[in-house]
Amino acid sequence: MNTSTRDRLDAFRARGFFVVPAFLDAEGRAELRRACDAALLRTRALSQETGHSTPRISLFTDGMVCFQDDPRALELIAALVGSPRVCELLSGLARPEEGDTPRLKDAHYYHEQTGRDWDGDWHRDSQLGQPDPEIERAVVATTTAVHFRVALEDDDRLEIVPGSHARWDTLEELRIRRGADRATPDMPNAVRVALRAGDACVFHAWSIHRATYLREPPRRTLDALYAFGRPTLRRWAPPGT
Ligand SMILES: O=C(O)CCC(=O)C(=O)O
Repeated sequence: MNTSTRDRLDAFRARGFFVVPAFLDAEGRAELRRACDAALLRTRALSQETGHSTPRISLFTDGMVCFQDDPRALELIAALVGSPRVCELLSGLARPEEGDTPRLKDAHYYHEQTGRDWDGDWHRDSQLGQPDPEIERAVVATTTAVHFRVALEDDDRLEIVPGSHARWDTLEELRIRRGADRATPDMPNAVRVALRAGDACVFHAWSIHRATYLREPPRRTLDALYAFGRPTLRRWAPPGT
């Protein structure tokens, strides 16, 4: 294992994320941006909301619509998110019992807003569609899901609570992310993940995180979500019970 791989794994275990500077060069970035922009432009033309006031468009689940004019753009994006280069970054991140094969769930393109600025809610992805916090707690304790993203413009919108992927919430965190003030700027210990155009970032989807959404500057970040093992939908119980 080379030093950069070890550093990445150590950072992921301790903080739940790492950044790979200059993952794409200017040419690779321009090519990918053309492909993703084609989807965004088409989506914006077809909708007043998606691609305008949403954080992101979905590239695979809406792919038939947004790549209708440009199927090669979809091929380029699919080739990147399934590439050995990306899979290598994901290797070693899952729990041993989950295996080392990532399952691609979807790819999204995060974009600037066209109407108004707004603040996103603090969350763990594990809570989405999961009303029972104790079932969610079991999912967090037993499974791994990760985002791989590459910024095609400078992007400092994402904030993460380092280390939160590896533990359950404090009372304050739980109050914020499942309470009435989910978009507060006052999440304890949160840090901002600043990417330069071309940088990649991998972060644990169960980390406590959020982003804020602005009209300026342009935001163009490709993000793919991967899961490893399958969740066991049992309520969490303290070890030994
Ligand atoms: O970068 C962002 O806009 C936040 C992403 C996010 O919250 C998510 O994908 O769950």
